[in-house]
Amino acid sequence: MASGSTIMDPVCLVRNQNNQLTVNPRALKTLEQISQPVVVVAIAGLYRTGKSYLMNRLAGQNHGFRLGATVRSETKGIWMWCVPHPSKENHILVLLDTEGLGDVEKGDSKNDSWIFALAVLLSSTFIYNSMSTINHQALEQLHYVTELTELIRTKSSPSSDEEEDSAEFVSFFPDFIWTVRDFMLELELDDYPITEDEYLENALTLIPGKDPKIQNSNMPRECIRKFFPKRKCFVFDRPTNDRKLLLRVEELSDNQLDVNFQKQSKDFCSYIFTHAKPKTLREGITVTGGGLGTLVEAYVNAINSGGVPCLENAVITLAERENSAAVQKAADHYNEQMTQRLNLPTDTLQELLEVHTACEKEAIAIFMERSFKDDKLMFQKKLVDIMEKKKDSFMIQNEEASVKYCEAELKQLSESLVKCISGGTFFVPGGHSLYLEARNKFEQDYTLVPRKGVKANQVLQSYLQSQAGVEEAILQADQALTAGDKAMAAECAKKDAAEREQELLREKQNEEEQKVEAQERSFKENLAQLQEKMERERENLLRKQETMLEHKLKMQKELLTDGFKKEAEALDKEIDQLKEGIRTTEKSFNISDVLDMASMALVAVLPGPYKVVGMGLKLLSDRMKGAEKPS
Ligand SMILES: Nc1nc2c(ncn2[C@@H]2O[C@H](COP(=O)(O)OP(=O)(O)OP(=O)(O)O)[C@@H](O)[C@H]2O)c(=O)[nH]1
Ligand SMILES: [Mg+2]
Repeated sequence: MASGSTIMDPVCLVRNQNNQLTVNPRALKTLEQISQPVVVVAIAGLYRTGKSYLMNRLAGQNHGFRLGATVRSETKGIWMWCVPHPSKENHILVLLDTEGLGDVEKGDSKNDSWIFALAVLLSSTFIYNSMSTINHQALEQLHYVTELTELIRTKSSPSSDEEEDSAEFVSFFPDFIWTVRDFMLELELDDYPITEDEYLENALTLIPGKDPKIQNSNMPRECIRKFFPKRKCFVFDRPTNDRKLLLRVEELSDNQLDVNFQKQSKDFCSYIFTHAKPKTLREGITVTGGGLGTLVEAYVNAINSGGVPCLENAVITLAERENSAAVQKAADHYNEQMTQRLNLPTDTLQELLEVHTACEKEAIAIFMERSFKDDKLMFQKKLVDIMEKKKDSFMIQNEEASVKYCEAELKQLSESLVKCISGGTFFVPGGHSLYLEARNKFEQDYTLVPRKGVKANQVLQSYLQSQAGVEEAILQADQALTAGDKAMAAECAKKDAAEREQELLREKQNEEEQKVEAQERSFKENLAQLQEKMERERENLLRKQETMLEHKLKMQKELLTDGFKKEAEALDKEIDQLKEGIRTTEKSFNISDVLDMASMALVAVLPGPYKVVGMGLKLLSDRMKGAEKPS
């Protein structure tokens, strides 16, 4: 958070009034100020089941989210509490407390489904809270999870009318925790002690039979197993057995609470603090506070427009925001560092270009770290463009600084020469040779002035040109010289001037070459860092796909063990698709193709005169890739 460790009060994030969901602008403002990654823990479940109380414990406070002591449901909409993460440095823990589900006093239950879906979509750890045991009834009440695939779409244009692959959903969904409150049973199965997680897994085992009631409770079981590969369970005793105290449990100090509850809630909190991951989307795209705000807005807007919120679109919206910020941050860094490191005028153009190359490299790295899904390199191109323009402006400043400095030096050094001319010193017999001597001395002195910069010769040349008339007059007035001597001297002066012009031209050519080389370096750097990023992303994707495959195979095996042959076989297609996906990801030829596109795209942003060179650079990129292709 901007100011560090202050704990703000909980604030309503999504209002639910008159059956309409709206995002609270004040909450968005709070999120906007959070530039760190967020660990988002959301809780949902039936109304009046102690959800708000448990979330307050995660914030390390008794008061925070409001509790209600009556049967009337207390929390409305989705409330948010941002606190510094207790153990992850530079992370913010965002707690989302949601309106209780299933309140009979509420007429319309449609928003219950949306609130449940939003809690799933926004969180990185999703807690489902229920009372006493995980039984048929508790599972039936979890029908919201079975509706998720109807409420949300992963792709903006599904490839066919077939069901969307659950792997797509999983890549957006959080880890799952079931908290069971007022748990009265022994954790035992067939007289053997079991862990809480085993208790949950056992409850999620599909029950054979055609009874519609059983099939109804099998649906959420299957959905939870399908959508939430990472599951955990925590059971809690009643916080206190004193009914009166229970009604004002938020006023009790820890030592007034049941000892088991104390330990259980401590274990629960420390699990969350250690294991709840920062919110990410897909291939490890980290979501910051500001990004979370963008997501809430995108989802709620989609819900209100009557459409089906599409996860892919939300990623695109987020990408636009994050990529613009990445360009800005990288460009700012470039600008700052150039200003700091350059001492204008630089001795040579090369000196400036080397600083540029170093600053640009850092800026590209900053951009690469933050940007994602910049498939068409729109944002990278923008950054290249900004830095090109900025570099040009630094070069102009450098030239101006050099001209200013050289002219000042020249004025000082030429003072005595000017005085002699106006005093008539050289308008005597032998004056021309005296003049040449004095001019050479002046030129030498000028040469010795350090750090004149890139315009040193040009400024001198202009000065000498401006003196050509004077020199000619001195020559013509020199009575010690014959007409032949004068003609020779004039010829000599002309030759000198032409040579100096040539020298200036060479210098200019040399600088053009240096500029092109700098662009070549820039192009190479952009491509190399892009390639590195793509490799990293490819590895991430591969890891995700492999985990998914493992999850699917495990599910299939479990189904077979439980005797659900048909359901197990239904997974075959998804498994085949995943395997195919893995094979595609494994081939680095894809990267090569994208790099081809990238190099063409980058060439297109290079400024006019370098475009031709850009084409040459394309060949260079081919060479770079050539080294990458597996033999
Ligand atoms: N039996 C029992 N009561 C609890 C527990 N935790 C809190 N309470 C009490 O239950 C009542 C409701 O607590 P809340 O935390 O407001 O419950 P909630 O689920 O957030 O309620 P809604 O926001 O209305 O859905 C309060 O009187 C709490 O003191 C618990 O673990 N067991
Ligand atoms: Mg509540």
